[in-house]
Amino acid sequence: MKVLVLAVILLFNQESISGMQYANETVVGAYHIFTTRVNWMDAIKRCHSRNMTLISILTERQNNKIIEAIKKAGQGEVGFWTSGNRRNRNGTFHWENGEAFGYTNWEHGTPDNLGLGEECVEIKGYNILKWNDHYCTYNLYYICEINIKESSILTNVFLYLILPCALLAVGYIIFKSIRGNSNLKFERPSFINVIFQYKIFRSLDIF
Ligand SMILES: [Ca+2]
Repeated sequence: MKVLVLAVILLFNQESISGMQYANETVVGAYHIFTTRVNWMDAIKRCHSRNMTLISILTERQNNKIIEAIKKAGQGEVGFWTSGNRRNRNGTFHWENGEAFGYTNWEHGTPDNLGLGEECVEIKGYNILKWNDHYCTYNLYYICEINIKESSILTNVFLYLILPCALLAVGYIIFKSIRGNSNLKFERPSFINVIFQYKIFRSLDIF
């Protein structure tokens, strides 16, 4: 049971796994930080090719976790692409799933749409780590995130936690009821029964 509980904790506490480093890729919990410079569209495609999505930042808590992950990966002068953009939405910023910006962490004075072409959102480098609108064609680092759907979480909770506990409880109740019932006794196999069963097995050519 302890092993089961530990497995469930590890399954749902992926953010406790920190700092796994590969070539140009640092994994911190659900975030994969890539220090290969690509433009925004390529960042989107590369995350998809790894069954992930370019990060969306919906809350301050999420933003803090991403900043923490960036610091673990090592900070430099290059910024990090997020999925935030205002392409094809009449200038309204939104995330990859189409959700409009709610929480924001813009650098002071931004978004400034410098040169009237900054449609994609980066987390700035130089240890600023605030948001900035930038040219989508610019090559930056990028961060992909693992998407754990709520339905799959509920399925996992059922399969790995609720179902085993329910089976254990049912087994325990049956065991207690059998032990508590004095009329139910397991008979020792008699000598005649053993001979009889042996003959059956012989006739079935098992021995
Ligand atoms: Ca800007």
